[in-house]
Amino acid sequence: MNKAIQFPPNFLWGSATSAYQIEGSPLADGAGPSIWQRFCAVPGNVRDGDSGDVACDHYNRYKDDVALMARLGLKAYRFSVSWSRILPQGRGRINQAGLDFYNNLIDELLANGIEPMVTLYHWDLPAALDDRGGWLNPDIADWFADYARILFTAFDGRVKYWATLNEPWVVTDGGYMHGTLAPGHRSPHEAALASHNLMRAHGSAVKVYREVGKHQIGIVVNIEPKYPASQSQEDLDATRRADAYMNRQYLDPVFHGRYPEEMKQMFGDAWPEWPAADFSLIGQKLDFVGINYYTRAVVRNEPTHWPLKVMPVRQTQATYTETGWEVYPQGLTDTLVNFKRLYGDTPLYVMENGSAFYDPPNADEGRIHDPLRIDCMRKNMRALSDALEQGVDVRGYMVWSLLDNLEWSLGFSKRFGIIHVNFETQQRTLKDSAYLYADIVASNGACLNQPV
Ligand code: GBH
Repeated sequence: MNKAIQFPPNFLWGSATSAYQIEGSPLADGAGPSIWQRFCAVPGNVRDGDSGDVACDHYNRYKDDVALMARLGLKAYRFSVSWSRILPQGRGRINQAGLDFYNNLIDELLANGIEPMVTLYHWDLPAALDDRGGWLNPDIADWFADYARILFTAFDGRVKYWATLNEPWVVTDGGYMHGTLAPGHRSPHEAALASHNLMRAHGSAVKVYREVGKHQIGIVVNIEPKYPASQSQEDLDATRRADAYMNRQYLDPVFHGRYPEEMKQMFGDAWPEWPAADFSLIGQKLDFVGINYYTRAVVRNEPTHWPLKVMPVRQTQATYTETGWEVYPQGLTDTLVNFKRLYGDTPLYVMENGSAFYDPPNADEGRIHDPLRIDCMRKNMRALSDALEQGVDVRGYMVWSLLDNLEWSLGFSKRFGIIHVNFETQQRTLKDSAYLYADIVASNGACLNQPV
């Protein structure tokens, strides 16, 4: 029998979104274009030709969306700032109207008793900076630090939680290694450079925060625990490589002052010797780490797949979501427990966790039934509670996502929201999962102990 679920008092319950995925109006009020606006404009890049031109129209409807969060009793809201709203050219001239949008959003959240958690970079690089090489240009660490300073100065009086980057792995693997995300490059050499510059930019922003900020700063990484397909030495080694590439590549430099040795083994000449001084910048102490967890991977050795030489193995007995990801709640527990084992006792926040399912279209009844998402949510909560039980210092949980939104190159075809969005009318409808989540928040998890 499992122990009863009861999360600690003051556990920070909230929801998460990102700028380009929900805001729309990408060029409003003097904003500059981002690489995502550019990427979406190229036919074939995004499913059905979708883009963030309108998305959830959150730029105009933010007050209504905050009211929905308040109605659900959410205590926190994790959102990202669009760099090119603040700095249309990525650097130099500040666009006050862009700052005003986030200023108003923050005020609205605070007026409703909701804690803002701000991510500086969730993938929408100013196009003007991409024209100068983007994440491949070493100067980007300074550009990012200057941008960060503007936000810290404007908002640190009201924002207590800051994250530098969202998922550097996705930025490099999707953007520079496999070309599935903006800016759409395919080069291991570039991926290595982009990764390192992302981490230097992260470190530069933390350094600025220690000068001007008074609250908490961290980084948000996606973790996908890797499990071997067999106990053969080949598969065990392959599992180690996959884990190094996706997970440890971004946490080892922060906590251990170096990259995993597997990086050089896999990338060879594409992985240079980095200047030693960079690691003291990257390795500055953080106040927390944000973890995004969606799924796991079971891995086997596959010598033809350069550079990782690994292959994911599909599980015949498992359930998969609409994005093709295995439902594996135990992976959330393992991720959090492994973090503590590998990196120690830094406070953790689950900054994203959720699932895409097809929701039966019954919004006209005023409610959407999403039993599959609910089932996942219940299991993920149990998994989270298990990690706390095992002594991991998890302080909060942000469900991905508040709203159905632009799922990057999959367009609007995949719905992660606990609130349904009709993208023609912009009508919002609470899903059953939103009601369940409201109960979880209100009871601090105790409602999960009732028989279903
Ligand atoms: C997050 O990234 C993003 O931060 C967010 O913007 C996005 O909307 C959300 O997740 C949902 O996608 O195909 O089985 O090999 C997710 C990171 C990395 C999770 C790749 C799934 C692939 C699993 N993802 N991973 S699989």
